[in-house]
Amino acid sequence: MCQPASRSSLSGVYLLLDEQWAPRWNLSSVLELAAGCGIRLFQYRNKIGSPREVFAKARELRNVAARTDAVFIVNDRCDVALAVEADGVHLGQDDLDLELARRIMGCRKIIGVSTHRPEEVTQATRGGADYIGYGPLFPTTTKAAHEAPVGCAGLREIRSLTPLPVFAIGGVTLDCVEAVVASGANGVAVASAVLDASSIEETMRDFVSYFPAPSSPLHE
Ligand code: 3NM
Repeated sequence: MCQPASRSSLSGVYLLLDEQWAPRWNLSSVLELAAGCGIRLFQYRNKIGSPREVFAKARELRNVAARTDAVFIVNDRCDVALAVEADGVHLGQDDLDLELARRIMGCRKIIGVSTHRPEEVTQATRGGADYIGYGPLFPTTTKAAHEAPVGCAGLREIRSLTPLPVFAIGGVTLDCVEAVVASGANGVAVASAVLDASSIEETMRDFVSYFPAPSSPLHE
């Protein structure tokens, strides 16, 4: 069956990179540092840049990710993801329809979908997503208008609805990773807990320590 080559690495820490959320950082340096700390999965978000700016930054980050053998996903934009030869795209509920995105991306690319309620989890699973984000787990100030937090109870509720890797997203901190994993998450998608940390390197290593090291090559 045609599947994304890097699907086996869809677990653990998924670092969300958005310049708006990390004005004090150079995202390429953060990605490189994070890869050195064992983070293997990255998403580039840019909801305000011009297509040219988004493409240029995505290409720069894609190159760093390739050098560190990390998986690189572009948020929202199939065109940018394909143009920079990213490993995949991440879709929100208002982005391109999953079926259409799959037609554009082909079966070898990863497609992730943000979900906030059980029906969306089922829909993304039936539609052929490769992983889902579920949240927000907890209140967060990173995403301005977010849905009601689902908590660990919400995560446990949807765990049986999908065999796909589930990334808990929204307000995830080191204090709750253990509970989030115990509630069925395969990974955690994080921004502020890392990007706002006083020691981002130590924080990244601490996050990584909650997950087993990948046992198979990232790009088989
Ligand atoms: N999506 P932080 S919550 C980008 O619920 C995003 O779909 C969410 O940032 C969702 O780790 C969120 O700082 C913000 O809370 C994640």
